[in-house]
Amino acid sequence: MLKQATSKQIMLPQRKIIHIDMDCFFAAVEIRDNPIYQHLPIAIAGRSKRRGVLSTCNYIARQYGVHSAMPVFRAKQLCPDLVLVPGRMPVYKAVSDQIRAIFSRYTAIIEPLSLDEAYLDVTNCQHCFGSATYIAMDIRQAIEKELNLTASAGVSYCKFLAKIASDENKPNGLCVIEPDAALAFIKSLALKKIPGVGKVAQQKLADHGLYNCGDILNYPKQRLIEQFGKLGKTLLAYSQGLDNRAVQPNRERKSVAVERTFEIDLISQEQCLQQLEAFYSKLQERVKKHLVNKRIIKLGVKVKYNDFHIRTSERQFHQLDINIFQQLLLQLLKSKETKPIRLLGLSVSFSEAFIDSAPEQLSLIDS
Ligand code: TTP
Ligand code: MG
Repeated sequence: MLKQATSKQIMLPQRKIIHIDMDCFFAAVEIRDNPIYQHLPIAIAGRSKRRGVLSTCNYIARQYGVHSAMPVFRAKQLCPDLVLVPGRMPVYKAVSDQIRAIFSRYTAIIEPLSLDEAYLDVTNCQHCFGSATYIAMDIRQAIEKELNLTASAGVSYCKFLAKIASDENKPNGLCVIEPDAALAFIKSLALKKIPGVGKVAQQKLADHGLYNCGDILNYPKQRLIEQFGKLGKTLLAYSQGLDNRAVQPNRERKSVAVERTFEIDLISQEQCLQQLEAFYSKLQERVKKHLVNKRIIKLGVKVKYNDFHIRTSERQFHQLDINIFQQLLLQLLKSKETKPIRLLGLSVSFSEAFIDSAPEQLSLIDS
């Protein structure tokens, strides 16, 4: 069996990781259930058509430059014939369960990342003579045959490469990055393709002439870590083909967030506070479900400015309280008063399972 060196030079058995991601998931479900959409550009609209952004769109619409999170009005400019379809979240959730049931025929080590995306560790799976490539093919086939939907899959020895691979031949594609071929693949890999490298990080990296993993390898290590901290360390490890993160089955959800990108930027404090109130009631609904076995430990507010700069503010607190969110928001607004706001979000973080006392019996701890 092939061996992989960790950063501590401990030899571990070669792992086999698959990353599966459904193709234009919400749109694909709509097309499957309404074949009339089959050859049309369609998009799944957010809740409000006027102010909303798209959840996703099919690949025909993507040819016009339409994409997820795009404001509806912009999408209509690019593709006037775009058909806007209201979303049906309960249906997507049910399909997601069916997809997971297919995964579970192959392994119990499944880490869902969202409704349409998951990592699978198939290192010890006996199906398909233990070949991860054949297992991925089998899973894609089962999804297509049983659910009439297509998925793309990436196969490699670690999570980051499996995830990048699943995007390589989208839609309806498979990409395998063998350990022997990994370093050559990684060398020319664009940093912007690495999950977690957002627009701001991309710009900062580009300012230092860093565009792909080859650039990272050629950059002085000390300087990389000084200038980019944790991100620098992670990018260096990835550029060396090292990623030992385990696939974590049944990972508990640690936070819940409500956020939205606005069609028209918010420019006043009043507008922001108004939005916050609307988000707050939605957050209350979502948090309720989690309080059975978890407790709140932190509240947070996030804003993204129209230059894509993101700022967050958090406070340790053990229950939902709109006043805390308002204070956090005002703190953020005070420091960047003049910049229009593109996105606003509220979040709640939870601690691990909490069985013995009901959350409402907790005393308030404000730090
Ligand atoms: P993605 O897997 O990011 O996108 P996708 O499945 O639509 O397209 P792709 O073929 O590129 O994988 O997201 C999965 C679903 O999550 C998507 O169908 C709709 C939803 N979603 C949103 O609601 N808002 C968003 O901003 C994104 C990116 C996705
Ligand atoms: Mg997808």
